[in-house]
Amino acid sequence: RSVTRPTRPGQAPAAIRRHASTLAEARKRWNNRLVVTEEVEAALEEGRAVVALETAIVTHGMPYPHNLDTATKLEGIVRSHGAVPATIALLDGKIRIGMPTQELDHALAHPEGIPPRQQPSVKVSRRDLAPALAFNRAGGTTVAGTMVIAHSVGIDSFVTGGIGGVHRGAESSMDISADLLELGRTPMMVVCAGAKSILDIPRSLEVLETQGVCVTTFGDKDDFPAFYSPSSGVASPWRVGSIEDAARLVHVGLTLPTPQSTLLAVPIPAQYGEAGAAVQVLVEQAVRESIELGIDKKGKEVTPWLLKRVGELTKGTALELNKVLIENNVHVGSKVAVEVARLRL
Ligand code: PSU
Ligand code: MN
Repeated sequence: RSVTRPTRPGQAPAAIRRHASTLAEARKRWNNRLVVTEEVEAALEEGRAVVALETAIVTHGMPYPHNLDTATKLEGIVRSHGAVPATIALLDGKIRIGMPTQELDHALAHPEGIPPRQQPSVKVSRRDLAPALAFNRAGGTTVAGTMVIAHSVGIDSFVTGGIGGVHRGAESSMDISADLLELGRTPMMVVCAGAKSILDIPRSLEVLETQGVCVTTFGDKDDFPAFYSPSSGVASPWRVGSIEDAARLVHVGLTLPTPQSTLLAVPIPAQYGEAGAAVQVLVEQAVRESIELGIDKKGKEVTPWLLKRVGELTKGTALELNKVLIENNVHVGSKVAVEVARLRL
């Protein structure tokens, strides 16, 4: 492999050539359905830290204009740490890596989309990639969908708010998010604030163990966090106390003979603990309502329905906490990503 050859004068260092060829190969493997912004392409070629960001939170997770404001703000946070944001989405039959704000606004963030686009945007998990591309649908990628795309171009860091997991009652509904299986098959660092308590957190951690995913909490607490609240009451398998330790762990995971994912769980800052506990009570109510109304049997609609209902019940507090925690995740995740990029060169 060219990676091991010494550098000749005028030739880019091996690490840089490796990234450039990854992108060229990815274009072919996506059958030219890949559109990458210059900013992201340059960062990938130079082996600089690139942080993937999902867009299901834009299309299905937050109301307009909070979704657009948040997406734009997160990109700024990534840049403030010297990394490059790669907001990933589907548009007009193409995979988009990096989205100009105006397109994000017109095509994804705004509920009606730009005329003459009449169809609503779709939530794109792994299984939705082909149909969304085939039928030119605007798509917001979930954790699973974003991972597939990011990994294919050599991005190894990804920050989100909360991952999908095992739904409560999954022992009969079998509703287990594809996010958990994607973490098992696609090696990356995924940073989140844990999993929402709309999910069955102990069973979600069991599936992650089965899938070979290293789950580690960031900070000085041993608990796996529960999105709105810093603690789920369930012990996290591992804990890291610093950016350097997090990066070392992610790097070793990625350089094992069979590379493994690290799920880095960042608790919402402690000062939001009380507000989080109040939201938690209403999350329980939303879950009960979803069962009463039979929403829990509606597949991919379950998560967006619960997110929307929690939003209504908490009158905006859930949304505020959601913004706080995802921004916090992006601060931590970008710092780790910069360190991981250094270790990889
Ligand atoms: N959990 C949240 N907010 C979200 C999601 C999950 O607290 O926005 C989104 C993410 O994009 C995640 C997806 O990947 O929902 C999981 O959906 P499902 O359970 O249908 O796989
Ligand atoms: Mn599901």
